[in-house]
Amino acid sequence: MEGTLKGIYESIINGEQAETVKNVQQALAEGIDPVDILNEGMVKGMAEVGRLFEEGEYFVPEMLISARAMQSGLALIKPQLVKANVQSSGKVVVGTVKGDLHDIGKNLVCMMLEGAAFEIVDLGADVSPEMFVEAVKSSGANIVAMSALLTTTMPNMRVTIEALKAAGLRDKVKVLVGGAPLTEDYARKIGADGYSSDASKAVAVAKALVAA
Ligand code: B1M
Repeated sequence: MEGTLKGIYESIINGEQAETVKNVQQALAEGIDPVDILNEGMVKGMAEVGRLFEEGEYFVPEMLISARAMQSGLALIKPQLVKANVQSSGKVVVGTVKGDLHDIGKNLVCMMLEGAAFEIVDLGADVSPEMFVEAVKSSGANIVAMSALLTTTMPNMRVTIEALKAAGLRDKVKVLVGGAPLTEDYARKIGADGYSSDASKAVAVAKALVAA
């Protein structure tokens, strides 16, 4: 990796918000594809932050400031990732499950779905099963999309699916799940309808679920 993308990667690792903004603006001015800015610069930078945390070199505050830098960079490329589209592809209630505060991947999923003309009801992070149920009732969404980044919070996806069943909503919505610790097999076991390993694939899966 070299040039401006390397600058983005490094400023994310160092948690330098202003530098990240400057580098992303420069990359856009250089005509670098926003998808490369995202995947080659920002996502790779966050992966390195995770590695440093695992090795005990970084602690929660470092992860937080890197996350803040990434959110600022994402805000700049959002207009390019989300293109206006007239006809709605469907309505999606999105959230990170209860107990889990990681919202960057979930925000990316929102952006990609929005870019594919889905209407988004973003419930944020730490979303309880009851909140998902209420949002499906009040919005009439046809998809529930859940994200989890912790092995300890993944089981809350199953709890949410059970809550949808108990509320008599399970046959009205398709359930899409994703997040770093998940697998296709796990998604099937908890009774989800779809799984995606990344935010772009989530769009294809959501479209297939609506069409089914
Ligand atoms: Co935390 N954290 N964190 N963290 N954090 C991880 C996840 C961890 C893997 C780090 C590590 O040990 N290497 C580890 C989890 C271990 C595990 O459970 N197996 C961990 C831990 C342990 C913790 C705490 C417990 C630390 C502590 O307090 N001791 C704590 C928990 C807090 C809580 O949630 N209750 C914690 C806290 C935090 C911060 C708050 C400081 C911060 C989050 C800030 C924020 O999100 N606003 C944070 C961060 C930044 C990370 C890492 C470094 C980066 C996560 C990220 O944003 N990645 C992460 C390490 C890593 O991932 N390598 C780590 C970039 C993002 C684009 O990727 O979210 O994976 P990701 O999304 C991907 C895919 O997963 C997928 O699409 C995206 C790519 O296109 N995807 C979906 C995600 N959701 C999807 C939904 C879909 C489809 C695809 O459909 C619905």
